[in-house]
Amino acid sequence: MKRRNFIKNAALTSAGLAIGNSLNNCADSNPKENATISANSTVEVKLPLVIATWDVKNATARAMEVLQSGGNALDAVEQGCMVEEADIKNSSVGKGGLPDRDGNVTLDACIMDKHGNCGSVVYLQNITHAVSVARKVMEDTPHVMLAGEGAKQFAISKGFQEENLLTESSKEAWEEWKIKSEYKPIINIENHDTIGMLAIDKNGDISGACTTSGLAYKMQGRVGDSPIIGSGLFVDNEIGGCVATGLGEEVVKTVGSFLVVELMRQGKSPQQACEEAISRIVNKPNSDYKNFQVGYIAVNKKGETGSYSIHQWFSMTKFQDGNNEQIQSDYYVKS
Ligand code: SD4
Repeated sequence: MKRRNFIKNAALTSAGLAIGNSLNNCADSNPKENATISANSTVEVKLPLVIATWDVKNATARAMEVLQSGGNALDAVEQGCMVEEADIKNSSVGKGGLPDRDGNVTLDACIMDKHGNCGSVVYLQNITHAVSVARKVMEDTPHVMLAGEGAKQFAISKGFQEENLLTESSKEAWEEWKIKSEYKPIINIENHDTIGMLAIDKNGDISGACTTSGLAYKMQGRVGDSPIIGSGLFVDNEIGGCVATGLGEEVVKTVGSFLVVELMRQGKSPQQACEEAISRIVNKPNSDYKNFQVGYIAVNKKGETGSYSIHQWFSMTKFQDGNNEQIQSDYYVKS
């Protein structure tokens, strides 16, 4: 079912607990019941809900399991992202991620909660669950971001195990790449790339997370948008949240996720806000957008969602009201 139809149908068929316009009311309700936010007089959206970049149904399923068993949105996005970090078949995240051009697997991740607290790790090596280290940075340090060796030593001090993240198949792919050593960003390198996830729990609170091994064969030391609060991820619990995927340099230049949230604050829907943020990139003078991909997904406080990308084949996974589905994103380059 198309997203817009789903929201419309939800308004017609919703059997959940209608809470009204006030999210404070929502927070006061019995959190064990499935909640329905009445976004306006005609749209009702069932909570909890989870969205994530690309086709990551196992990850959204895990996040929903956390939410349904009473966990909050922060636990949900962390646990959801961990599924992809541990999946060695996903060569863009965590263990099994493709290395930089010197053969180092380096991870970037961040997380943001309903209070606007955030934590991030950049250039983290030999620790699979970068998102969980980012959460520890947020909760157990006075800082927002730790990098490289310091991030790794911090993780070890918190009980994370060191391991080799370069799998045989990623190593083989790198050896193959080295023959030509040609660096260029690849559009939609695969259909489950960097994972960015946003969740709204039964209380109507929003959190988000983002985790990646970054661009394959990047220069040693390169860090992308994914661990940069405001670029790869931004959450404002009063407004909504956004996460980005694709060529991080272009996302950073427009502070993409913050931009999307600010556009929603000004009254745009998540879909309109994602489209406007993409248009900022493609409409720059001399933009090379035909040769790279950027995609955004967003959710607002009402539980409305949107996604948009420069090129075709970006998708969002959405789990809501028992449906865990991949939704193809609309896109800018139509010919
Ligand atoms: C980065 N944005 O490091 C990440 C990579 C990515 O789809 O999302 N790839 O630039």
